[in-house]
Amino acid sequence: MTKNKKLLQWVDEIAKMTQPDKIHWCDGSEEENNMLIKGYVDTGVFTPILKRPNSYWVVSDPKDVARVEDRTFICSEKEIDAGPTNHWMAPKEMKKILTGLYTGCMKGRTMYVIPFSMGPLGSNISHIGIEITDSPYVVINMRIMTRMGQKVLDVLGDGEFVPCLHSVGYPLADGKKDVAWPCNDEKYICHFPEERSIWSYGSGYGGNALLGKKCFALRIASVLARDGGWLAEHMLILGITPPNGEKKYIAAAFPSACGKTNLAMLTPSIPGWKVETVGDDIAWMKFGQDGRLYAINPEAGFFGVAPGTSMKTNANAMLSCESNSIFTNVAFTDDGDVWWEGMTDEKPKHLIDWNKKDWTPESGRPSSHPNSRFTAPARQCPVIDPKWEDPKGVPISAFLFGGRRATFTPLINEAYDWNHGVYMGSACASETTAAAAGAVGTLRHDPFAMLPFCGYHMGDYFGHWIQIGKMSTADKLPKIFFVNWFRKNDKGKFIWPGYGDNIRALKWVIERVNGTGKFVETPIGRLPAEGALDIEGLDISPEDLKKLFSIEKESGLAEVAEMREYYKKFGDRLPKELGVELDKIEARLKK
Ligand code: TSX
Ligand code: MN
Repeated sequence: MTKNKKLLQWVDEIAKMTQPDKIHWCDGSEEENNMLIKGYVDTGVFTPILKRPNSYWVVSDPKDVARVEDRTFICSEKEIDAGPTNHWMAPKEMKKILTGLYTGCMKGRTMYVIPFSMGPLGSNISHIGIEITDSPYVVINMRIMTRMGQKVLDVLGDGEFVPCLHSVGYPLADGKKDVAWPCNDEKYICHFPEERSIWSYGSGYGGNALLGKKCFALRIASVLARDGGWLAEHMLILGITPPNGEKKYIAAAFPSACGKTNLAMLTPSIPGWKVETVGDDIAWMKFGQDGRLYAINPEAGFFGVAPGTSMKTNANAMLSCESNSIFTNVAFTDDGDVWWEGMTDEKPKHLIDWNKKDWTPESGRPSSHPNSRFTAPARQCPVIDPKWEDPKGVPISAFLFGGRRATFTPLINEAYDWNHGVYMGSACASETTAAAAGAVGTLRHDPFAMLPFCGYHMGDYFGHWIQIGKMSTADKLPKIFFVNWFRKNDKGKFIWPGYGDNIRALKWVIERVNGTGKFVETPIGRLPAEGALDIEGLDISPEDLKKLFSIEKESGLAEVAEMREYYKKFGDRLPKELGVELDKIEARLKK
């Protein structure tokens, strides 16, 4: 229990508004978890997975399957502070709407109070949140994704916490019967950056409902980081140990569908090299006494996209979810396991799909939702880094930014200096694949992979990155790189084999960090010199290899023009340093 006055008062206030039947303070115990799971198994909402101990299959309402970006709001006092890339509403106005929706919204339900820590308990980089929710599914998932329960209240004492309010928006008043996945057509995911609180209504899925992740660890934390001189980033963290044993840590940001979780858990193809995982999604970084940036993974689990994950593409993710895991919106096999598209080369002959309908390979539709997920404890990852829970964090030697680009952007490119690297982060973009709204091949900007996750004006965010570069010296700051695993040749085939062979690019990164890697200077940055990239044993033709690193002047100038146009969006909040970087690239291209 707790004596924290602010917390007791807040819980009281929310209970008066939402009117639950019961209040349950989560202690995080196994007994508590078993009780919640039993409730779902008894009502048929969870199906035990025979092949995976203590693991369960669940499907959502078909209308509640992903984050709802068009219903996500940054409610700062001034509209300009939310910036051109966020939805905004005045805090007073939003609170009025939400108070209307929340009044009585937990009738007939239990209100759970979840104390959680983002980051190892007691680390000076960590922060505590309290989520109030009416969803046992949220409690069960938060227990995997965060450090949760009484131990957090013990550390909290009388201290500060981020209040995170969540309801599925499905009250059970007047004997109304519950459904398997309660939710509401009206959804609001709201952030109040000045009072540092979160109100989420109407969805039970992922980032809409597990408020420690995107809402707290990115949107609210990005504001805390701006004000506190640190970084809250949408980045994986991994450790690389070369054959000489000199381990280095790097952090990397990619837009979606670039395989971030696969990179975080990479199985290297070069003998003698080892990759270990600190985190696959979010990094919080603060300067140490020595002027270097130290990173923690604020999460304790993986909430990974299932389709495409296999023993070939990511064995360590597969092994992480062999037990104690939750599977949402995947398919169920006849022998009591889960399955998703891409898990095995051969499709099962029959499945129960994510809509609980019979499925066969002839059905002509996917068996799993494309955004179906596994929730797995990070400690179960076979290559989890020994320091993944070190309260000091791990020192970062390099940042990688990336995107999915079929043309122009080379495999790997090192920034000349910090501000050039900030330019690279701002230039993260992917060409659209498949039928995701808009034509195939058009460029979607996702600066720093933070577009949906920055809790304030993105122009100010770029400025914060420029400022971070002034807080230390070049020898202490991470070196910055841009990578692109997705360049295609004239025949439309991927040139780079990707996956485990990405260690070859990481090897050059380590050599550059050590100052030994050979490079050539180009208009857009430093590229590996001929022979500097280890391609031993790879089957790439000389023409393809040339293409992988070629920089055509005309494409370069078109890219500069495109970025200049994109930057207009940020008006006078764009730091002048980024305009300068564009001018420099343009001048080098024209030389
Ligand atoms: O995750 C990927 N990575 C990073 C791995 C550490 N993917 C999957 C992206 C969707 C999530 C990749 N896809 C990568 C990659 O490096 N590269 C590619 C493109 C590619 C796909 C297939 C082949 C080669 C490249 N080759 C064959 O299929 C044989
Ligand atoms: Mn993410």
